[in-house]
Amino acid sequence: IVDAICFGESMVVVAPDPPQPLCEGPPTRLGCAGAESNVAIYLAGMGLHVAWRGRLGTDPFADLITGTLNAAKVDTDLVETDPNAPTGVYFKDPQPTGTQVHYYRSNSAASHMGPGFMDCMPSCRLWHFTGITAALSNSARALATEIPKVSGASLTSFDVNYRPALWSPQAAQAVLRDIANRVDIAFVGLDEAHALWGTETPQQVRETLPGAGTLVVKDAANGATAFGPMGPIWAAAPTIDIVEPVGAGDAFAAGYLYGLLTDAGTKASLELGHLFARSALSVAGDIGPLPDPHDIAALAKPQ
Ligand code: KDG
Repeated sequence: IVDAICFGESMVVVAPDPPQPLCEGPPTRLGCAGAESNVAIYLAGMGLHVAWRGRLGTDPFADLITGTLNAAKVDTDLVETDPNAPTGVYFKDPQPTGTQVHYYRSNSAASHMGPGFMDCMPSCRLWHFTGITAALSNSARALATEIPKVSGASLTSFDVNYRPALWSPQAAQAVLRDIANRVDIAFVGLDEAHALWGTETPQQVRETLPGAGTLVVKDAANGATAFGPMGPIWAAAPTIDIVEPVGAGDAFAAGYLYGLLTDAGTKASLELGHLFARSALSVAGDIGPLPDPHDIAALAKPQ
C-alpha cells in the first residue's frame, strides 16, 4: 500500500545563484518546484512510499522534474504528460524586501487537471494537496473541490497555500474555506488566514474552519496549534536565522505528516513540522536537507 499520494502542479524554478535581483541579470540555476512535490520529496526521503501525481508537458522541463523526483525516490508512475501544453515555470526574484515570484504557468499542462483526475488511484493511506490547485483554472478548481468526496478510505491532507500572485482574497476565500472545512487535516498560516478571512487569532481561524478534522494553524516564528479531537495542542517554534522562507510551509506539512503516518502523536508531529521547516528556512532553495536523524528519532518514536 502506498503511504501518500501528493498531487498538484510542479514547475521548473529559475533562481538567481547567488541570490540577486533578476533585473541585474545574475547567473541562474534551474530546479524542480511545487508545493506538493516538495512534500513528496521529504516523505520519500524518510523512507515512505510516496507517489506524486500531476500533469507535465513533453518538454525538457518535464524531464527535469521527473528526474529530480525519481532521484529523490518519489514514484512518478502516476504522472500524466500532455504534448499540447507546456510544463509551468517560475522565477524567483530576491529583493532587499524579500523574495518575489513570477509565474509562467497559465495554460500549463497542470492547469488542465480537472474532475476525475484522482479517480482510480492505488489504495493509499493519505492524499495531500493544496489550495494552489484551486487557483490554476476552473477545471483544476473543480478537481480540488471534489477531493474530499472522492478520496475514499484515504485520509485527506490540505495545505491552504494561498498564493496572492494567482488570485485575489475575494476569489479565494470561499473556495479555500469550503475545501478546508471538509478534509481530515488542514494547514494554514495565521497570516494567510488573516488575508483570506480577516481572522486575528488561531481560535478565530478554528471558528472559521470548524469542519477540518484536525486544523493546524501556523503562527510563523512563534509556533503552531493543532485543533483536533484532543483539543488545542501548541508547540513553540525553535529560534533560527532565516535565509529564505520559500518552501518552509511544505517542509512543515511534511514533518507533521511524517509524524501522523508514524503515529508520533499530535505534539510530536507539530515539533517534527517545526524541525523540517527549520531546515527549509536555513537554505536559499525551496527544499532543505532532511533534519538530523537523531532529532527525528527523538520525536517520531511511536507513542
Ligand atoms: O511552497 C513552495 C512553492 O511556492 C514553490 O515550490 C512553487 O508550488 C509553488 C507555487 O505555486 O508557489
